[in-house]
Amino acid sequence: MISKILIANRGEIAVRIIRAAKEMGIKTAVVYSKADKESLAVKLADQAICIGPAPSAESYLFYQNILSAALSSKADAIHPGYGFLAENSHFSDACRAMKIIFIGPKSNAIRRMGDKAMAKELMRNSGVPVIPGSDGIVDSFNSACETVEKTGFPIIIKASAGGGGKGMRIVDEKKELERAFNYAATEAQQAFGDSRVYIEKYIGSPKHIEVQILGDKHGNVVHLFERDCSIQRRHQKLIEEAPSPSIDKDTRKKLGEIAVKAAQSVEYDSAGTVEFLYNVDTNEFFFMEMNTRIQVEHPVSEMITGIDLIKYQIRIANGEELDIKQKHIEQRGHALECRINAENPEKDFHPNPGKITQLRVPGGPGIRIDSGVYSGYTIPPYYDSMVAKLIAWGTNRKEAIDRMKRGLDEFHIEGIKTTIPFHKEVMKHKEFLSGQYTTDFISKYMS
Ligand code: MV4
Repeated sequence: MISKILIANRGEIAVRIIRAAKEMGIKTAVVYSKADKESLAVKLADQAICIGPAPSAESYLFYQNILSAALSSKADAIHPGYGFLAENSHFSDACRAMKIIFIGPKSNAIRRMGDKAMAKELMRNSGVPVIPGSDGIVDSFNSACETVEKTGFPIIIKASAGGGGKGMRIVDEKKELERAFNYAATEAQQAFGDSRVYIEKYIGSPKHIEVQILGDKHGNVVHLFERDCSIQRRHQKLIEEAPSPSIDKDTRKKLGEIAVKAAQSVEYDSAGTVEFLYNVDTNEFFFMEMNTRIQVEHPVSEMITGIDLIKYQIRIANGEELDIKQKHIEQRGHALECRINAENPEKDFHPNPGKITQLRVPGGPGIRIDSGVYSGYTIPPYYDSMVAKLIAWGTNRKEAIDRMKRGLDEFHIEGIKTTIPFHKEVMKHKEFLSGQYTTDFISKYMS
């Protein structure tokens, strides 16, 4: 059994992993940069090891130091959290080479899903619906022209090494195609050191629906239903909910089965997420990407299923067989998550780090807070701006929203500007209340 976990992350996810480990009787060591000396994770872990200066490249991304910390702390496993090294197959290979358990899927799954064009081809061959477009990489303007003959306009050009919205370009007409193709390839080269792009038919006003899955090392895969993550701003999710208010029972069942099939096609053996684009007009859904990590928004799936995803990641990494079957996983009630960021919504969501001079957090029925901050804590400017996740559960969507509203009202943070006022606006917005909102919501109503 794993007896000590090194946490190669910071903030709320480091705290979340410490909590799961503690409940399982597993010791924890957390790494930290010089800027994170006073973090909550450092205070809560059994041991804390400084791995370098504030910039991520010299600390949370510098995996030689992280591996040294694992050796010196005698940890037998590393949890990467999300971001940083979580989807770096070289890092997971390096862990394995040092006989340290990487708490995540096998390197091959990370590698294959990290190449978005390859992932798409693999899914298509496994019978997972994918967005019509090029057969893999488009390597010339000529081949781009051949693709658009089939698809028509509008189309979207995506970087194969991209994902999460980086390096995309929408093209409305033929005369823009050559310029856009060259632009996209150049951008991809600059951003990822990989100029390969692929083309898809562009789907306007979709929903972003993703399915949480769990696979073990014995070939078992289950899903924990879907999350609706359509409230985004510049590809940053702001609010997530489970289940999606737009999906009916039959579609939900089909979506879950397809996500399980997608995970099985890469012999997936950890917690993961299969992302879909959902066309609300035609009721069609298409595979978009697979994320081979635990995600920020995992709590909403935990709240509606009662399953602790971090504990399962640890058990699976330890080689244990899943002790839950699909038929035992039930959906109960509704959950929402609001990401509370240290940003000023009135100044175009500009990051707003600084000292939290006063903090009063909400509580009571159906409220959960995952956070890495406390009263008197100074948020360092080097990392992302998320300071807390407010999660509300209710027996139905209405009750979850009412609890979220109450939670947002009770939440009192002084010293920094946060996205709380923004969330209050969304919680009373007609379009949000209808549940029929799409990825256009923010640009359409909130800017
Ligand atoms: C698309 C699309 C429309 N059609 N692909 C954005 C993130 C990346 N994973 C893929 N994205 C999109 N791909 C086709 N063929 C629209 C988006 C998109 C989007 C997707 C999910 C959530 C928010 C979004 C915001 C703008 C564009």
